[in-house]
Amino acid sequence: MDDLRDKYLGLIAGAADEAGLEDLRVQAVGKKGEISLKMRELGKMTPEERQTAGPALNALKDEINSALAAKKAGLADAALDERLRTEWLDVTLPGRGRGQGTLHPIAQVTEEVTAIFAELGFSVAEGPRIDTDWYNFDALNIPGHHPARAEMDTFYMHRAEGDNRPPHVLRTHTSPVQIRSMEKMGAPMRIICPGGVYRADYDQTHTPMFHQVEGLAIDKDLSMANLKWVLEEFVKAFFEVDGGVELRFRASHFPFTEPSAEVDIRCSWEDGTVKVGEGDDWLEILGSGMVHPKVLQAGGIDPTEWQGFAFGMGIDRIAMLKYGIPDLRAFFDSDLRWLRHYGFSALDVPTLHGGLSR
Ligand code: 2NL
Repeated sequence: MDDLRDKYLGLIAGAADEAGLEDLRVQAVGKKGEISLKMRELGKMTPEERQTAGPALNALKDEINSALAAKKAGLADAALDERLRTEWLDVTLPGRGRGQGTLHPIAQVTEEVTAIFAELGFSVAEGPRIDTDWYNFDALNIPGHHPARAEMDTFYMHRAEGDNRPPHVLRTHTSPVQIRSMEKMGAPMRIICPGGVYRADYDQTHTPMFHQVEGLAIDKDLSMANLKWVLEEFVKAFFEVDGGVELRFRASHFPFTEPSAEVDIRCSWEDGTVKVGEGDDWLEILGSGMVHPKVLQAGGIDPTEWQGFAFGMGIDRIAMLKYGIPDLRAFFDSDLRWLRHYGFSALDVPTLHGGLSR
């Protein structure tokens, strides 16, 4: 028994790590360990022999278990000491700086427009950027042979080989969202639809993706007079001209409105910057009109009972005008220096409930 004690206490003292210690535990006091096997031999002894051997074996087992536990604690302490010696942290170092982001002017202007129309009772509707040609064209009174389809430089989605259904399109305006909203909400309704739209066009003043906001109001006894008042309120608030801004309606043509008008605002040009609300120049900012009866019908609304007015304008364009941004294409370059210069602080963004002026 003394041999066993010397053997295991020596091995335990020399164990290099916890895994080696566990091997020793199994070898000595595990189910089939050396001490356990000796205990099984007690049965073959005479009662006298058993009386001394039994307690001695138990004491040895206890002694080995204590040695294992003590060594295990010692190894853990040594491991911790080693970590504390090698790993350290200078809590007096300054924190890492994090760059402050800005809001893109398109995001800012979208929020501004949304806040203004919210005060006029318009809610925001959104829809898919990929839509059927029915929602993008047919429902808007633009049939297959209509020149507007060709003029719009539409991006078409490819169908699988042998699939002869008409292709989906990247929406060329946000009007399909308004058709979908008519179907969902029914009359009366007042919505604006801001969002990205796509046309295959790229030069100084056109990008293949740009942003538009369209508005639609449907009610009984709506007329161009209501349209004019809403647009006047919008322009006054958006360009922050207290005295108001004079609007000029020019007769125009869109397939989805009848009558149709393009709207100019009074402005002046000085040193290449525009001032809205004064001067002798006119600046075209939007298209509008009374919703064509066929378009109301396509949206499931009875044109003998309801009228609607609608308008559309380019968000990128009014952002350039309001914030003096000279180059449209820079909007989509993701140039950090440009974004820092023209971007907005998150705290300056108007909210639906806060309104424009805070
Ligand atoms: C423009 C012209 C316009 C509309 C958009 C519209 C939508 C529906 C029904 C009728 Cl669902 N009209 N939208 C109407 C007139 C003009 O946009 O020059 N946009 C930049």
